Amino acid sequence: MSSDLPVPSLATQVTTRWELAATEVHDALQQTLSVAFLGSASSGKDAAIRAIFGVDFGQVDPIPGSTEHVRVAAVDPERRLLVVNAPGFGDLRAEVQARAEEVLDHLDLAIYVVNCDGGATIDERRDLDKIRALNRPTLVCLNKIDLIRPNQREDFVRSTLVQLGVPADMAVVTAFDPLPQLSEEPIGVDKVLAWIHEHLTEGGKALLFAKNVRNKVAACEPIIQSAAKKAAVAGAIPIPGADATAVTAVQVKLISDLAAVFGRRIDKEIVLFILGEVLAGGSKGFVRWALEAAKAAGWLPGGQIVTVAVSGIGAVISGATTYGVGRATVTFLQRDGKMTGAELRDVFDASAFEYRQQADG
Ligand SMILES: Nc1nc2c(ncn2[C@@H]2O[C@H](COP(=O)(O)OP(=O)(O)OP(=O)(O)O)[C@@H](O)[C@H]2O)c(=O)[nH]1
Ligand SMILES: [Mg+2]
Repeated sequence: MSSDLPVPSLATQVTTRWELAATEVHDALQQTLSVAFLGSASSGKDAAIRAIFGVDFGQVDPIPGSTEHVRVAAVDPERRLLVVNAPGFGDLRAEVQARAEEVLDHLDLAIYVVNCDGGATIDERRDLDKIRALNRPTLVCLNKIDLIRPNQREDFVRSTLVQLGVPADMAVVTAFDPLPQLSEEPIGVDKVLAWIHEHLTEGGKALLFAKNVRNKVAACEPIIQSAAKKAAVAGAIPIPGADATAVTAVQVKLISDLAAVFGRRIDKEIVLFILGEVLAGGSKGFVRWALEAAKAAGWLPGGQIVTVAVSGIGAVISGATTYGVGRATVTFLQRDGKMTGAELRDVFDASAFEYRQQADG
């Protein structure tokens, strides 16, 4: 199949998608989301909440119906992200009333924190089985891994997962509050964020979650990764002279999502600036490489788009370009828009090539 239709300009493509993306972001952020942090005493639930949201949960006003045992509170000023902090033992619902009970009934996701130092117990196994019976995405955090000797960690993790009856893809190794002499920063938060992003699939709730994460750059990474994946299978390649409407749609949504994580509004002109700068030819960077790679794979300007796009090289170009656009946008947001086109292109090129290398390796 070849396309004889004129290629729509970038401005036209962005204008078409922009409003839709803005509406989707707005709707996503109007929802509410409930996440529970469960686990036995001192396993690190409060440390997890602090590492992820940057909130001292003990200082936040609980919502009515909370008890000392089962604390429910919002971590954001708009009160859209409700967090449950409770031991896993017993019947949580019997403990709370009113609003807090409703939150438990509408749980979107559960995080079960286990203290590695000492291994899992029978009570924890029983507890976790009960939580899994709720049929919500449940992630097990094997916490305080810093306290296990590095050469024993692998065996330790494997046997703890067997004790808990949990498959490896349901667990992440963490240290939410490591001993300062072992690590300055919490360990494993990036993996927790990636897992949550992948499992909060309903109606843009992953975006609502990401918006409330303390480390904005880390929160953006899974959003960029999944947009890159989407672009890679979109069946279009974003190179000058090709119709890349499908990929542009993914990228416009990506830029809108990233802005939302940073709590910013981005207008259409800024999207055009970012995409225009990074995707414009004339640079010696990734776009040039992509053009040549596409030509080598048989692409002619104005033709054979689909053939090349479904080939491996088309997927790499689309994925890498989208990844680069995402990283450039994050830097742009971090610097509050104080960035030249050349600086944007530098970040774009470095990130797009990095993605390509990973795709190759
Ligand atoms: N070394 C180490 N200590 C941790 C880690 N996470 C939490 N801790 C420590 O473990 C203790 C308990 O942590 P919390 O976050 O209060 O645990 P919790 O689950 O909220 O405890 P309760 O509310 O009492 O059930 C604190 O002293 C933390 O500093 C970790 O990853 N590594
Ligand atoms: Mg606590």
